[in-house]
Order: sequence, then structure tokens, then C-alpha cells
Amino acid sequence: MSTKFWKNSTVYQIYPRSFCDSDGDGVGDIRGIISKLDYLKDLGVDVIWLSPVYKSPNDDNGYDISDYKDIQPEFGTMADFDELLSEAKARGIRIIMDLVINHTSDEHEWFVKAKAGDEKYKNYYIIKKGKDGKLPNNWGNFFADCPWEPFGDPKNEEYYLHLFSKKQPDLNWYNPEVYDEIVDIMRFWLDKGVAGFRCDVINIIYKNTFADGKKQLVLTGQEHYLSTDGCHKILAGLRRDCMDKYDAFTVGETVFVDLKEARDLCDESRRELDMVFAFEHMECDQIGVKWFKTKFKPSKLMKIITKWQNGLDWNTCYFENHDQPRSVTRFVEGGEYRAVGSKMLIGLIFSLRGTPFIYQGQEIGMTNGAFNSLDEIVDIESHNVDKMAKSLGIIQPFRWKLINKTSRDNARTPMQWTSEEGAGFTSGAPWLKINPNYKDINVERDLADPDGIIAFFKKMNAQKKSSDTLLYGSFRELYQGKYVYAFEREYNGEKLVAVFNFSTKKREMPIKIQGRALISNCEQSTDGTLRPYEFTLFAKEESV
Ligand code: ISL
Repeated sequence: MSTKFWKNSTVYQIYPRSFCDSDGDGVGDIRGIISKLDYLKDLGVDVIWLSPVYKSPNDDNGYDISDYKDIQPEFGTMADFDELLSEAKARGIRIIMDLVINHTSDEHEWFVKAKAGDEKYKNYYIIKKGKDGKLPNNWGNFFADCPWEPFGDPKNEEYYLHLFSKKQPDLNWYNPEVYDEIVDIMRFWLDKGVAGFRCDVINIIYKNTFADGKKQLVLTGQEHYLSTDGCHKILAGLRRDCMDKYDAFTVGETVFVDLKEARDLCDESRRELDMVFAFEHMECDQIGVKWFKTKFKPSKLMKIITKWQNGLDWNTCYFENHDQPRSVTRFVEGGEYRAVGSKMLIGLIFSLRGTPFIYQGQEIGMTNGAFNSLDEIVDIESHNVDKMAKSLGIIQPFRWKLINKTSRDNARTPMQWTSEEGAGFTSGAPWLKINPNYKDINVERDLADPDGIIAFFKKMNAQKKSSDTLLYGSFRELYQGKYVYAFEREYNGEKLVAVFNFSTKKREMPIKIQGRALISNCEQSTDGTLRPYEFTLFAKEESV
């Protein structure tokens, strides 16, 4: 049995801006989080992943950091943070921070000094000369923008690289001083007692070359920076020089990672990362790029899940984060199945082999935002996509259709705590429109229902924690149909079978299971069928 605490932990992601506002300014804050620690404890959360709370001009909601050792004033103070850490600890909850080290904010003092001509700090960033009046290369940008922005005196024809917003200049990982600065920052937080880091776009930090890339629909140039040898080396270094000295873990956000790369990145003998977030399953309902969604086909999702369960020893099991539209809106049809469907998805996350990551609001089945137009969307990515689509001649109603479905703000709407005005999130004007369905979908109401999603979440979480088979058992797919999925987990001879019906119709039970139902999101039917969106976990005695 594993002794690594992160293998038997349930992680809950907090997006601080949208979690709980304690002072009525419409923005969530640290004191708001402190006020909800008992709620998180009651859910059975072991680790909180805190999206960035550092000082930031907020061009990308905190993922543009201007001071890695200070707290964003609208979120509170360092004293508030310290209190959060100790109050969480008192409840047995650890906290991991978001480590954003591919880029800083352009308002970080390093970049400010670089712009003022300080050579030392110029070398902290990727600054290149243009070529014959043209940009340094043909690369693309994650936010549908140009990745090069003029730097300093136009006479010099210099540009800095930003793979995200122009207010997020990429750091130069060729420079050992950058490495030392980051180690220092990591130690600062680890010494305070944080339990590790979720490492933002960590597999793109080291660019092999700045040559032109092979032309792609988006992100031309990616072959020059995805999981490069240089990146592997840096990660092994950070592990050796820093992480290994603490009881802490890292989970890398690894964009476009494939199985081989994921295996290398978290191979225990290479000692780089502990876990990675892969995205292939999050791409199951898109065509080419994430802004083009297609009809969700459950079998595609199952296939990818099986592939990753078989291919990687330890997965992160998640369906949501602050960049993804809500899972129940994506994967469950029809409003009337929202609750049972949300429970099924939670059942799936907890039945798989790996560490479960739950995003705030998922435990009450929050749905995509209810935005009427782009004016109600804050996310920089959505606005850039609109501009890009416009420049391609795509007409407005179509652009809005794409953005409305895919915008990251779908996941960022304020947490729905109660049915009062402001949804119990704020007493002021919220920074982003609250979904009007808060009157029905909220924590208070769900908690009061013994059959609520939270009640199921708690049961499922407890089931996982108390079962070595669910925690550490092997995975074997038993059935994969168009809508029905079944797999087995086995440990020391104990076998558990999880069965799922991803549809609004009754479906034949695909396998005969002799055993008893341990947990389910509905009452089992007696005619050998699965109910719509049924999830049942059986303890198997014998199967035919
Ligand atoms: O949303 C995505 C995956 O479907 C990506 O395009 C996403 O932008 C990418 O995964 C990087 O995300 C991370 O870094 C960004 C920040 O905006 C995101 O919020 C963060 O999760 C830049 O720091």
C-alpha cells in the first residue's frame, strides 16, 4: 500500500475570485475561503488546490503574477493567507499553490527593470530580433493572439515572446538565474507549510529553439517547446534541489501531453513530477481546437479513459477545472438528469485509479454560465477568440455560439451557496454574472436534501477512502458500448465492478454480476436494465 499522502487524498480546487466574498466587493477572498473550511472538511476534502492568490494586475485572473511573494490585495493579506493555512491544517486539510512559472506579469519588477534597459533582467525573458521587418518566427499563441510584442525602442526591432496574453511575457529558462529565483519562490511557500504545487503549463517552459514551426491550425511552433529534454532536466532539478526536502507533491498541468510524455514526466525513477493533468479526455467533444465543440459521444470519452487508465500507472481523475465548461452541461443531456448525471460523473471520478480532483461547484452540479452576450464575459481568451474569428470573417451570431459554449467563464461563475440575492457568494455586485439558476442549485438546498449531490459525493468519497481496492486496485475494462461502460478494480483478490449508463434511456446491463451493490446514484431496477445515468458500484462475488 502506498504511503504517499496524495494517493489517498481528495483534492478540491478553489478559484478564489469566485468562491466566497467576505467583504462585499464582489470578488471572492481568503477570509471567504476560511469561512468555508468546515464545509470542505465535512465534504471530506484532504487537499485544497488554490488557484493563484498572488499579486497580479489580473489580465488573466491571477495567472499573470506581479509578485510571487505577496497576496493580491482584493483577496486579503499575507496574514490572512497564514491564517488560512493554519485553520486548514487544524482541520487536517493541506493546501497546494498554483505555480505559474512559464511567464510572469509584465508588471513584475523583473520585466519592468528589463524594459528600463537592465541587461540582467532582459535576460530573464525571451527577447528576439525581428527578421527583415518581420516577427522573429511564425509561432502561434494560446489565447488566439500574436505571441510577439514589440520590446523597448522600435529602432531595435526587438520583440518579447508571450505564449499567452501580452501581459504574460515568457520567462527565459535558458538563464540559470531564473531557475534560482523560482527555487527561492518555491521554498518561500513550502517553508510556510504548503503541501506542494499545481504547476501551470509546466511542459512548455523550455523552448528548444526559436525556429519557425510546422504550420498548424493553432499553436504553430508547439513541437519546439512541448515536453522538451530541457524541461525534463529542469523538473528533475526542481525536485532534487527543492521538492525532495519537503513532504509535498507536484501535479503538472501538461497541455497536449500524450501517454509517453506523461509516463516520462511522472515516472518515479526519473523524479520529475508526481502527477500530471492530461487533457485528451477533455477534448473528446471538440473538433481540432477547443473552440469547436461537437456532439458529445460517451463512447469516445470511455475509450480515452480506458486508454489512460491502462497506460499510466497513476492518473489525476478530473472532469472540471477553471478552464473547462461544466461537466454536467457537457456530458449529461437534459436538465431533468442534472442531479443523477452529476452523481454519475462523481461516481466515475472516484471509481477510477488515481487521485480525484473536484472543482468548486461540481459537488452541487453547477452548470455552465447563463451569458447573453460577449459583454457579460470577462475572460481574455474568449474576447481574443472573438477578435480572431471576426478577422476570419465568421459572423457574430456564430462567433457567439462558439464562445458561449466554450468560454472558460462557464466554470468561473460565482459559487452558489444559497438562494438569497448574491447566491450567498457576495452582498455586493459580483465580478462575473451569477447563474440565475442559483435559486434552485445551491449548497444550502443541496445539503438539506438527504438524496442531494453533496450527500452522494460524501458517501462516494468515504467509500473510496475506506477501500484499498478503489484506492490502489488494478483497472480492467469489462465493457464499452455506445452508452454503457463497465470496469473492474481488483486488489488482493477483492473485485469491485463499476457500471455506468451515459444516456437518458434505460439500457441493458452489459454483464452479469453476482454480488451486491455497494453504492449507487439510484435504486437498481429489477429487470436487468440500467436506469438513465445510473452508476452502480458492485462488490463482486463471481461474474459470468
Ligand atoms: O483551456 C485550456 C485547455 O483546454 C488551455 O487552452 C489553457 O489555456 C491551458 O491549459 C493553459 O492554462 C493555464 O495557463 C494559462 C491560464 O490562463 C489558465 O487559466 C491556466 O489553467 C496561462 O497561465
